[in-house]
This record gives sequence, C-alpha cells and structure tokens, in this order.
Amino acid sequence: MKTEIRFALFLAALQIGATLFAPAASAAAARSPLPDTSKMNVLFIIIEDCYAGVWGSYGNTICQTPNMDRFAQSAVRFDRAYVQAIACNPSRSSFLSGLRPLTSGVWNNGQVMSERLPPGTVTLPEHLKKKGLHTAVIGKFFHTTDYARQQLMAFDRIEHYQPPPGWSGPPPILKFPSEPRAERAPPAKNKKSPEYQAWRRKQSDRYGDSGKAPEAEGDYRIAQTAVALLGDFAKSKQQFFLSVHQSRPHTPLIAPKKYIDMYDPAKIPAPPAPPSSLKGCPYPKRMTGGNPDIFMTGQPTPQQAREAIAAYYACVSFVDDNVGRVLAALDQQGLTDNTIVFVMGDHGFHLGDHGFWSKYSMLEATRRAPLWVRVPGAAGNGRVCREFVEFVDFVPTLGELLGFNVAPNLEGISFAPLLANPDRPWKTAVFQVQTPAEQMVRNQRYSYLEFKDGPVPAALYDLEKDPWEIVNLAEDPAHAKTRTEMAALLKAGWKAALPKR
Ligand SMILES: [Ca+2]
Repeated sequence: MKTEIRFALFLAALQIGATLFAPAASAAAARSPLPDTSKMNVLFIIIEDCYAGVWGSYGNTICQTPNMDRFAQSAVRFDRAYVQAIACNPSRSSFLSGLRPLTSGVWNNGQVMSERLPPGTVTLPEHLKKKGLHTAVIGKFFHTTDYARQQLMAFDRIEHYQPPPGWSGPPPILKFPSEPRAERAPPAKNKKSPEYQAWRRKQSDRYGDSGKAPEAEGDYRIAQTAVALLGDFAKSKQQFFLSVHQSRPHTPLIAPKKYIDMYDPAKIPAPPAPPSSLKGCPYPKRMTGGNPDIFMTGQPTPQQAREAIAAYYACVSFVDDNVGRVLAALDQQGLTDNTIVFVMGDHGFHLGDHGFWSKYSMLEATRRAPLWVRVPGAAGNGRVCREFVEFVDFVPTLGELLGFNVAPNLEGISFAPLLANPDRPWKTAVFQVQTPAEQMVRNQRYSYLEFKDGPVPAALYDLEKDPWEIVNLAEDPAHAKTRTEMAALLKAGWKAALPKR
C-alpha cells in the first residue's frame, strides 16, 4: 500500500473515530473536569521522612498499606512529585510558602524560617485564615514552633503541638495521659559532647518494638484527635483547613509489636545500589561512614539492614492504619464529598541504598516523595499522574482551587489542570537545593547534581538505564554534551521547565 493511501485511510479512521466519539467528548467537556472547589475544606496529612517506594500504590509488594491503597483508587497518585529541599525544615518552608529554598532563605534545618522569609511572605495557613477557613493543626507542621511563631498564630486550633507565645485557642479536644517528656530534651547543648551524642542515638538510632500499645502512641492519638475534630467540623459546617501529622516513619524506627511482627526480616531483600557498586558517588563519606538518623556510628550488617527496613515497613503500616481512621472519619461525617485531601511525605528517605540511612541527599530516594491528591469530583481521580510536579506548587494549586490570590513572586504553578487530566504534558524538569553551592535538576531522562565545593564537582545519571543512580557519568566524555545541557538547564532554572498552558 502506498504511503499516501495509508495516510488517507488513517485520516479517514480518525474522522470516523472523531464522529463516533464526538458526542461523548463534548459532553465530557461540557461537564467541568474540576467541580467548583472554592467552598471545599482542605485536609493535609503529612508523613515524616517517607520514602515513596514503601506504599502499595507505589508498587511495594511487601509493605502492607491497605488504607492508602484504597485511598489511591479515589485520588490522583503523583508518581513524580519532588520536594525542593533535602530535609524537613527547608522542604516545609518551601511548600508552605510557595518559595524555593534560595528565596525562602531556608535550605537547612538550622535556619529560622520566620526570620528569613522575604518580608510580606504569606504562608499557606495565613492564606487560608484570611480566606475565612477555620484552621486547625494536629502535630508538627512547620519545623518547630520557634521557627514560625507568627505563622502559627493563623491557626484557630493547635493540638499535639506547642502553640506560639500569645496564642489563646481552645484547650485540647481530647485528653490523654501525659507522656514523660524529660528525656525528650537534650542533656547538653553542645552537639559534639558525648552526652548529647548518646542522647541523640537513643532518640533516633534504634528500631524494633516500641514497647507501647498502639493506643498509647502519639501518632495514634493524633489520628484520634483528628477524628474528634472532624466530628466537630461536621457539626459546625464551617469550611476548614486541617493538617494532621504522623511522626513515623521518621527514626527511631519503632512501632507497636503487632506491626513489627508483620514483617520477617529474612524476607526483606537487601538494599539496592550497595556502596561497592557505586562509581563517582558525590557523597563518598556517607557511603561507608555513619548516618545522621540511624546507624550513626557505622554501617549495619546485612541482617541489621533487613531488620531496619522491616521496622520501617512496620512504622509505615502503623501510619497507614492511623491515616485510614482519619479518612474513615471523613466518610462517616459526610465530609468526603466536600473536602480536598492531600497526603504526602515531607521528603523521602534512603533505606540503605548507597549505604545511606537518612535523607540529606539530592538523590531520587530523598528528592521524590509520595503525594496523593483527591479533589472530590475531579476527572483524574483514580489515575496515576506521571508528569513532574513540585511541592512548591502546593500554594498556587490551593490558590486556584479555593480562589485566593497568591503573590506574583511565588516559584511554583498550580497543578490543578493535572487533577482534571493527569496525562496532560506538564513541567519538563524539577529542581532541588541542598545549599546555594549544591543543587540538582532532573528531567525525564537524567539527573544532574552540582557541588561547587564538593569532593565530586558534579554527578550525572541516566535514569532510564540507571534508576538507582549508581554510575556517575559526569566525567564520561561520551556524556559531555548531556552534562553541558543539564548544567545549562540547572542554570536556566525552574521557569525554563514550565508547561505551555
Ligand atoms: Ca521530615
């Protein structure tokens, strides 16, 4: 068959298809792919230090997460959602302000957000309060209260979280027996002192049975408090914003025994990308030395590694149960159809890949985080979005959904169009900052990390061939052109990667 004839037949087939499907398509277009969301409530569930690959809906076949698997079927699951910084404080400062770390002024855990944000910056809870929502937070939201005193004043209710000085909201909705707090404070201020180091190890560097019943755990109580507040909100019928925290699976990797018992360490595969396989790793010290969160004094044995991953899974399953109770309460109170839900990790975590047991890298395990978004009635619900989104997009996205204006200097864009159509072509790259001298860009095919003062000046990975970022191609002459292109993309910055709308 000649090419022209084949092409003519192809056009004819398209024409038939267009005719056949035209009525359905125009009906779909007539129905808005996103309903009117301006009066909806907003529920945030923020899960600390959460590697995306542990969830069933992200493909994990060992870790049991039935509640979030079910939720994923009713939401858009973002497969390529990236945080803008490598740890809690800078990541949260970014996604709660809509500014990237070099603009928010916060790129590490020591920088006080409220002192460093550009004057006039309005953070998410302040926007929502101004919009008239009843605002409530349960557990950690900004890194610490001290870092965000003024911003936390925007909350009408603060539960399981130290309120800022001068805040005078209602008392706790539920009363729990108080927990001993003495050992939570460090015994010495000098972080290099042996006393501090020993305390830090006890706080963070352990895994296994927590020795507590689930009901006695803070994460469980946070969920119970959320259930109680949702009951209140349903009665008052006031539009609300509620943020619910889960401290797990942040270290220490401890969980009630029934969750630890769910996983046999012998059945956990060894971590991928072992240090011996790495070529040109930009974090050479971390590969063989101690880690900031767990295995602080040195690398684990293979058995300890499997036990720690099993314990991490136990923590995630516990979180899944807690989150499941909150989502069930949303249903039971009749709020599901009128509440936008974001469930997310605040950044990822390395479960032994590269010999890392922490965050603090610009590699995929840290920079990618789990993210599910459910907007009731959105056409994309139940589907997977494989387009790039960044957490810095949250404020503009909620601005579009709820109808509040955001400042023109924000450094993300609303991804609301992806909630209607997850397949729509979107950003071509995502960006991350470790320090002003250490930054990352990843596009569809490559990740490129630059270290102006590092032991390795740059790292380039071909994610199609090497998804675990094992072989650094930055010095490979065959990839010189790609390195130049990726360096140019990093320099051009986020605006160069925006979708055409
Ligand atoms: Ca964190």
